[in-house]
Amino acid sequence: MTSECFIMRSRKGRVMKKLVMFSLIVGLIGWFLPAPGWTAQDQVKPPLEKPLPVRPPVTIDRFGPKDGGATCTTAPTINIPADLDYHDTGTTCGKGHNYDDSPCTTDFDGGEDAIYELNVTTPGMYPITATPENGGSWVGFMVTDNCPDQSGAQCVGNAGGSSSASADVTFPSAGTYFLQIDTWPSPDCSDYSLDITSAIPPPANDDCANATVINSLPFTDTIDTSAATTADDPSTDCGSTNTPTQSHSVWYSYTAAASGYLDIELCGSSYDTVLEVWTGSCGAYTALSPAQCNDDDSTYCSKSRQSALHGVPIMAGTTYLIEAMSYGSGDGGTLQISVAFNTVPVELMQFDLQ
Ligand SMILES: [Ca+2]
Ligand SMILES: [Ca+2]
Ligand SMILES: [Ca+2]
Repeated sequence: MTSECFIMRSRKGRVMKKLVMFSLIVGLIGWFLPAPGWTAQDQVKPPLEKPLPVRPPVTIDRFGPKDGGATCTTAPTINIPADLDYHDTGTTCGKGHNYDDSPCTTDFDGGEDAIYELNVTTPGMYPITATPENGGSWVGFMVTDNCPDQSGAQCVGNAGGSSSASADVTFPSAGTYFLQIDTWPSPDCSDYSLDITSAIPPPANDDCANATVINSLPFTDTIDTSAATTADDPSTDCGSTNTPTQSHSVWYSYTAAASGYLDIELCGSSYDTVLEVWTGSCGAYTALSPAQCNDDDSTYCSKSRQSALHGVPIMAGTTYLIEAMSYGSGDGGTLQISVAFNTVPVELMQFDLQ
Protein backbone atom coordinates (compact mmCIF):
# COMPACT_ATOMS: atom_id res chain seq x y z
CA MET A 1 0.00 0.00 0.00
CA THR A 2 1.20 3.40 -0.86
CA SER A 3 1.05 6.26 1.57
CA GLU A 4 -1.59 8.01 -0.61
CA CYS A 5 -3.87 4.99 -0.48
CA PHE A 6 -3.50 4.80 3.30
CA ILE A 7 -4.45 8.48 3.63
CA MET A 8 -7.55 7.99 1.40
CA ARG A 9 -8.86 5.05 3.46
CA SER A 10 -8.29 6.91 6.68
CA ARG A 11 -10.39 9.89 5.44
CA LYS A 12 -13.24 7.59 4.29
CA GLY A 13 -13.33 5.93 7.71
CA ARG A 14 -13.63 9.25 9.52
CA VAL A 15 -16.38 10.41 7.17
CA MET A 16 -18.34 7.17 7.77
CA LYS A 17 -18.01 7.58 11.53
CA LYS A 18 -19.32 11.15 11.32
CA LEU A 19 -22.33 10.02 9.26
CA VAL A 20 -23.17 7.32 11.78
CA MET A 21 -22.90 9.71 14.73
CA PHE A 22 -25.05 12.32 12.93
CA SER A 23 -27.76 9.75 12.21
CA LEU A 24 -27.83 8.66 15.85
CA ILE A 25 -28.15 12.26 17.11
CA VAL A 26 -30.97 13.07 14.64
CA GLY A 27 -32.80 9.89 15.66
CA LEU A 28 -32.55 10.67 19.37
CA ILE A 29 -33.80 14.24 18.83
CA GLY A 30 -36.77 12.91 16.80
CA TRP A 31 -37.60 10.45 19.54
CA PHE A 32 -37.96 13.13 22.16
CA LEU A 33 -39.61 15.84 20.05
CA PRO A 34 -43.51 16.00 20.41
CA ALA A 35 -45.65 15.09 17.46
CA PRO A 36 -47.62 17.90 15.76
CA GLY A 37 -50.72 18.85 17.87
CA TRP A 38 -49.41 17.12 20.99
CA THR A 39 -50.34 18.64 24.35
CA ALA A 40 -49.33 17.81 27.86
CA GLN A 41 -52.82 16.50 28.62
CA ASP A 42 -52.47 13.86 25.94
CA GLN A 43 -49.88 12.22 28.03
CA VAL A 44 -52.37 11.47 30.94
CA LYS A 45 -55.42 10.50 28.86
CA PRO A 46 -56.66 6.95 29.55
CA PRO A 47 -56.78 4.62 26.61
CA LEU A 48 -59.92 4.90 24.54
CA GLU A 49 -62.64 2.34 25.41
CA LYS A 50 -65.86 1.39 23.61
CA PRO A 51 -68.79 3.06 25.48
CA LEU A 52 -71.26 0.71 27.20
CA PRO A 53 -74.72 0.56 25.65
CA VAL A 54 -77.44 2.47 27.54
CA ARG A 55 -80.05 0.07 28.84
CA PRO A 56 -83.48 0.94 30.26
CA PRO A 57 -83.90 0.50 34.04
CA VAL A 58 -85.01 -3.01 35.04
CA THR A 59 -88.36 -3.14 36.90
CA ILE A 60 -88.79 -6.15 39.19
CA ASP A 61 -92.50 -7.11 39.25
CA ARG A 62 -92.49 -8.15 42.87
CA PHE A 63 -96.21 -8.61 43.11
CA GLY A 64 -97.05 -10.73 40.11
CA PRO A 65 -98.97 -10.00 36.96
CA LYS A 66 -101.92 -8.17 38.45
CA ASP A 67 -101.87 -7.65 42.25
CA GLY A 68 -105.13 -6.69 43.90
CA GLY A 69 -106.63 -3.23 43.57
CA ALA A 70 -107.16 -0.86 46.49
CA THR A 71 -110.92 -0.66 45.84
CA CYS A 72 -113.61 -2.33 43.73
CA THR A 73 -113.28 0.37 41.09
CA THR A 74 -109.54 -0.25 40.63
CA ALA A 75 -109.73 -4.04 41.02
CA PRO A 76 -108.14 -6.11 38.24
CA THR A 77 -110.40 -8.68 36.58
CA ILE A 78 -109.95 -12.44 36.79
CA ASN A 79 -111.99 -14.30 34.17
CA ILE A 80 -113.40 -17.60 35.45
CA PRO A 81 -112.78 -20.08 33.98
CA ALA A 82 -110.81 -18.45 31.09
CA ASP A 83 -107.88 -17.35 33.32
CA LEU A 84 -107.65 -20.61 35.31
CA ASP A 85 -105.53 -22.02 36.80
CA TYR A 86 -104.83 -18.54 38.16
CA HIS A 87 -101.84 -17.61 40.34
CA ASP A 88 -100.91 -14.16 41.55
CA THR A 89 -98.84 -12.57 44.30
CA GLY A 90 -99.63 -9.26 45.90
CA THR A 91 -99.91 -7.29 49.08
CA THR A 92 -102.61 -5.55 51.07
CA CYS A 93 -100.01 -3.20 52.58
CA GLY A 94 -100.57 0.37 51.46
CA LYS A 95 -103.94 -0.35 49.84
CA GLY A 96 -105.99 1.03 52.72
CA HIS A 97 -108.57 -0.39 55.10
CA ASN A 98 -111.52 0.30 52.84
CA TYR A 99 -113.85 -2.60 53.67
CA ASP A 100 -114.43 -3.82 57.22
CA ASP A 101 -118.05 -4.98 57.27
CA SER A 102 -118.08 -7.93 54.87
CA PRO A 103 -121.41 -9.74 54.35
CA CYS A 104 -119.39 -12.89 55.11
CA THR A 105 -119.45 -11.86 58.81
CA THR A 106 -115.85 -12.80 59.47
CA ASP A 107 -113.10 -11.20 61.53
CA PHE A 108 -110.71 -11.51 58.59
CA ASP A 109 -111.78 -8.13 57.19
CA GLY A 110 -110.16 -5.89 59.80
CA GLY A 111 -106.92 -4.94 58.04
CA GLU A 112 -105.97 -3.31 54.80
CA ASP A 113 -107.61 -4.99 51.82
CA ALA A 114 -106.85 -5.87 48.21
CA ILE A 115 -109.75 -6.41 45.79
CA TYR A 116 -110.17 -8.51 42.64
CA GLU A 117 -113.18 -8.52 40.30
CA LEU A 118 -114.24 -12.01 39.27
CA ASN A 119 -115.94 -12.29 35.89
CA VAL A 120 -117.65 -15.69 36.10
CA THR A 121 -118.97 -17.10 32.83
CA THR A 122 -119.34 -20.73 33.95
CA PRO A 123 -121.03 -21.24 37.35
CA GLY A 124 -119.70 -24.00 39.55
CA MET A 125 -117.44 -24.79 42.47
CA TYR A 126 -113.89 -23.43 42.30
CA PRO A 127 -111.14 -24.00 44.90
CA ILE A 128 -109.66 -20.68 46.12
CA THR A 129 -106.58 -20.37 48.34
CA ALA A 130 -104.95 -17.25 49.81
CA THR A 131 -101.60 -17.77 51.51
CA PRO A 132 -99.56 -15.25 53.56
CA GLU A 133 -96.14 -14.59 52.02
CA ASN A 134 -92.86 -12.92 53.01
CA GLY A 135 -93.43 -13.33 56.74
CA GLY A 136 -97.10 -12.29 56.68
CA SER A 137 -99.86 -14.11 58.55
CA TRP A 138 -103.59 -14.31 59.31
CA VAL A 139 -104.75 -13.75 55.76
CA GLY A 140 -108.38 -14.35 54.80
CA PHE A 141 -110.54 -13.90 51.72
CA MET A 142 -114.20 -13.16 51.15
CA VAL A 143 -116.17 -13.58 47.92
CA THR A 144 -119.32 -11.50 47.51
CA ASP A 145 -121.83 -11.00 44.71
CA ASN A 146 -121.28 -7.24 44.77
CA CYS A 147 -118.69 -4.83 46.14
CA PRO A 148 -118.64 -5.64 49.87
CA ASP A 149 -119.72 -2.14 50.90
CA GLN A 150 -122.84 -2.20 48.71
CA SER A 151 -126.23 -2.66 50.31
CA GLY A 152 -127.62 -6.13 49.70
CA ALA A 153 -124.24 -7.69 48.85
CA GLN A 154 -124.31 -11.41 49.66
CA CYS A 155 -121.50 -13.64 50.84
CA VAL A 156 -120.66 -16.39 48.35
CA GLY A 157 -117.75 -17.97 50.21
CA ASN A 158 -114.87 -17.17 52.55
CA ALA A 159 -111.96 -18.62 54.51
CA GLY A 160 -109.18 -17.46 56.81
CA GLY A 161 -106.23 -18.79 58.72
CA SER A 162 -102.83 -18.07 60.24
CA SER A 163 -100.87 -19.84 57.52
CA SER A 164 -103.38 -20.48 54.72
CA ALA A 165 -107.01 -19.85 53.78
CA SER A 166 -108.79 -22.33 51.48
CA ALA A 167 -112.39 -22.94 50.48
CA ASP A 168 -114.31 -24.46 47.59
CA VAL A 169 -116.43 -21.49 46.52
CA THR A 170 -119.62 -22.10 44.56
CA PHE A 171 -120.65 -19.39 42.10
CA PRO A 172 -124.37 -20.07 41.65
CA SER A 173 -124.71 -18.19 38.39
CA ALA A 174 -122.71 -16.33 35.78
CA GLY A 175 -121.95 -12.71 36.63
CA THR A 176 -119.60 -10.33 38.43
CA TYR A 177 -118.30 -11.12 41.90
CA PHE A 178 -115.65 -9.52 44.12
CA LEU A 179 -112.80 -11.19 45.99
CA GLN A 180 -111.50 -9.32 49.04
CA ILE A 181 -108.15 -10.33 50.55
CA ASP A 182 -107.67 -8.99 54.05
CA THR A 183 -106.18 -9.80 57.46
CA TRP A 184 -107.34 -10.38 60.99
CA PRO A 185 -105.20 -7.76 62.72
CA SER A 186 -102.63 -7.94 63.76
CA PRO A 187 -100.97 -7.81 61.31
CA ASP A 188 -102.78 -4.90 59.75
CA CYS A 189 -101.58 -6.02 56.34
CA SER A 190 -99.70 -8.83 54.63
CA ASP A 191 -98.13 -9.98 51.40
CA TYR A 192 -100.02 -12.90 49.92
CA SER A 193 -100.33 -15.34 47.05
CA LEU A 194 -103.67 -16.16 45.46
CA ASP A 195 -104.64 -19.34 43.62
CA ILE A 196 -107.93 -20.13 41.88
CA THR A 197 -108.05 -23.52 40.19
CA SER A 198 -110.36 -25.29 37.78
CA ALA A 199 -113.89 -26.17 38.76
CA ILE A 200 -114.71 -29.33 40.65
CA PRO A 201 -116.99 -31.30 38.31
CA PRO A 202 -120.64 -31.26 39.43
CA PRO A 203 -122.53 -34.53 39.90
CA ALA A 204 -123.88 -36.11 36.71
CA ASN A 205 -127.49 -35.32 37.64
CA ASP A 206 -126.82 -31.66 38.44
CA ASP A 207 -129.19 -30.44 35.73
CA CYS A 208 -132.75 -31.60 35.19
CA ALA A 209 -131.87 -32.52 31.61
CA ASN A 210 -129.42 -35.09 32.97
CA ALA A 211 -131.66 -36.40 35.76
CA THR A 212 -130.88 -39.87 37.07
CA VAL A 213 -133.60 -42.14 35.68
CA ILE A 214 -135.27 -44.35 38.27
CA ASN A 215 -136.22 -47.51 36.43
CA SER A 216 -137.69 -49.49 39.28
CA LEU A 217 -138.73 -49.05 42.89
CA PRO A 218 -137.63 -49.17 45.62
CA PHE A 219 -134.64 -46.99 44.72
CA THR A 220 -131.78 -45.61 46.79
CA ASP A 221 -128.80 -43.42 45.90
CA THR A 222 -125.94 -41.68 47.75
CA ILE A 223 -123.99 -38.87 46.02
CA ASP A 224 -121.90 -35.82 46.86
CA THR A 225 -123.79 -32.65 45.93
CA SER A 226 -121.08 -30.16 47.03
CA ALA A 227 -120.32 -29.10 43.45
CA ALA A 228 -123.92 -29.11 42.22
CA THR A 229 -125.32 -25.89 40.80
CA THR A 230 -128.76 -24.34 40.34
CA ALA A 231 -128.79 -23.48 36.66
CA ASP A 232 -132.32 -23.44 35.21
CA ASP A 233 -133.90 -24.46 38.51
CA PRO A 234 -137.49 -23.42 39.21
CA SER A 235 -138.56 -21.42 42.27
CA THR A 236 -139.53 -23.90 44.96
CA ASP A 237 -142.77 -23.95 46.94
CA CYS A 238 -141.00 -24.32 50.29
CA GLY A 239 -137.58 -23.80 51.86
CA SER A 240 -135.65 -20.56 52.07
CA THR A 241 -137.18 -17.40 50.66
CA ASN A 242 -133.98 -15.41 51.03
CA THR A 243 -131.52 -14.79 48.21
CA PRO A 244 -130.02 -17.09 47.20
CA THR A 245 -132.84 -19.56 47.80
CA GLN A 246 -132.18 -23.28 47.49
CA SER A 247 -128.83 -24.43 46.12
CA HIS A 248 -126.80 -27.49 45.08
CA SER A 249 -129.77 -29.16 43.38
CA VAL A 250 -129.72 -32.64 41.82
CA TRP A 251 -132.47 -34.34 39.85
CA TYR A 252 -134.13 -37.76 39.53
CA SER A 253 -136.93 -38.75 37.19
CA TYR A 254 -139.47 -41.53 37.51
CA THR A 255 -142.14 -42.51 35.00
CA ALA A 256 -144.89 -44.18 37.01
CA ALA A 257 -145.40 -47.83 36.13
CA ALA A 258 -148.69 -47.76 38.01
CA SER A 259 -150.92 -45.28 39.77
CA GLY A 260 -150.33 -45.02 43.49
CA TYR A 261 -148.12 -43.05 45.85
CA LEU A 262 -144.44 -42.26 46.21
CA ASP A 263 -142.60 -42.13 49.53
CA ILE A 264 -139.39 -40.10 49.20
CA GLU A 265 -136.91 -39.56 52.03
CA LEU A 266 -133.65 -37.58 52.29
CA CYS A 267 -133.34 -38.39 56.03
CA GLY A 268 -129.79 -39.78 55.94
CA SER A 269 -128.27 -36.75 54.22
CA SER A 270 -125.47 -34.79 55.88
CA TYR A 271 -126.90 -31.31 55.32
CA ASP A 272 -130.05 -29.21 55.53
CA THR A 273 -132.12 -30.43 52.58
CA VAL A 274 -135.22 -29.31 50.64
CA LEU A 275 -137.30 -31.63 48.43
CA GLU A 276 -139.93 -31.00 45.74
CA VAL A 277 -141.64 -33.18 43.12
CA TRP A 278 -142.63 -31.75 39.72
CA THR A 279 -144.33 -32.85 36.54
CA GLY A 280 -144.05 -31.23 33.12
CA SER A 281 -140.58 -31.16 31.61
CA CYS A 282 -137.19 -29.62 32.32
CA GLY A 283 -137.48 -25.87 31.99
CA ALA A 284 -141.29 -26.10 31.98
CA TYR A 285 -141.82 -27.37 35.49
CA THR A 286 -145.35 -27.89 36.81
CA ALA A 287 -145.95 -28.11 40.53
CA LEU A 288 -148.30 -30.85 41.70
CA SER A 289 -151.63 -29.80 43.15
CA PRO A 290 -151.33 -29.42 46.01
CA ALA A 291 -147.59 -28.74 45.76
CA GLN A 292 -145.42 -31.60 47.00
CA CYS A 293 -142.56 -29.78 48.73
CA ASN A 294 -140.86 -30.32 52.08
CA ASP A 295 -138.08 -28.54 53.94
CA ASP A 296 -137.80 -30.10 57.38
CA ASP A 297 -139.56 -33.36 58.23
CA SER A 298 -140.12 -34.34 61.83
CA THR A 299 -142.22 -37.47 61.24
CA TYR A 300 -139.89 -39.77 59.31
CA CYS A 301 -136.47 -38.16 59.73
CA SER A 302 -134.68 -38.37 63.06
CA LYS A 303 -132.54 -35.33 62.22
CA SER A 304 -134.10 -31.89 62.36
CA ARG A 305 -133.31 -30.39 58.96
CA GLN A 306 -133.80 -33.24 56.49
CA SER A 307 -136.74 -33.65 54.14
CA ALA A 308 -139.32 -36.34 53.39
CA LEU A 309 -142.51 -36.62 51.31
CA HIS A 310 -144.85 -39.52 51.86
CA GLY A 311 -148.02 -40.25 49.93
CA VAL A 312 -147.17 -38.25 46.79
CA PRO A 313 -149.97 -39.19 44.36
CA ILE A 314 -148.74 -40.44 40.98
CA MET A 315 -150.53 -41.57 37.82
CA ALA A 316 -149.38 -44.41 35.60
CA GLY A 317 -147.44 -43.18 32.56
CA THR A 318 -146.68 -39.74 33.98
CA THR A 319 -143.03 -38.69 34.46
CA TYR A 320 -142.21 -37.09 37.83
CA LEU A 321 -139.14 -34.93 38.39
CA ILE A 322 -137.69 -35.16 41.90
CA GLU A 323 -135.50 -32.21 42.93
CA ALA A 324 -133.25 -32.53 46.00
CA MET A 325 -131.66 -29.28 47.18
CA SER A 326 -129.52 -27.70 49.87
CA TYR A 327 -131.42 -25.14 51.95
CA GLY A 328 -130.68 -21.51 51.07
CA SER A 329 -127.00 -20.86 50.38
CA GLY A 330 -125.98 -24.12 52.08
CA ASP A 331 -122.97 -26.12 51.04
CA GLY A 332 -124.65 -29.35 49.98
CA GLY A 333 -122.82 -32.51 51.00
CA THR A 334 -123.68 -36.20 51.09
CA LEU A 335 -127.20 -36.79 49.82
CA GLN A 336 -129.01 -39.99 50.69
CA ILE A 337 -132.29 -40.46 48.84
CA SER A 338 -134.75 -43.31 48.95
CA VAL A 339 -137.89 -43.65 46.81
CA ALA A 340 -140.56 -46.29 47.39
CA PHE A 341 -143.97 -47.06 45.89
CA ASN A 342 -147.18 -47.67 47.76
CA THR A 343 -150.67 -48.37 46.55
CA VAL A 344 -152.13 -46.41 49.40
CA PRO A 345 -150.75 -43.38 51.22
CA VAL A 346 -148.63 -44.27 54.21
CA GLU A 347 -150.80 -41.99 56.33
CA LEU A 348 -153.82 -44.21 55.58
CA MET A 349 -151.80 -47.34 56.29
CA GLN A 350 -150.85 -45.88 59.68
CA PHE A 351 -154.46 -44.88 60.23
CA ASP A 352 -155.58 -48.45 59.54
CA LEU A 353 -153.07 -49.78 62.03
CA GLN A 354 -154.35 -47.53 64.81
CA1 LIG B 1 -110.41 -4.40 55.58
CA1 LIG C 1 -128.48 -28.50 39.95
CA1 LIG D 1 -134.38 -28.59 55.40
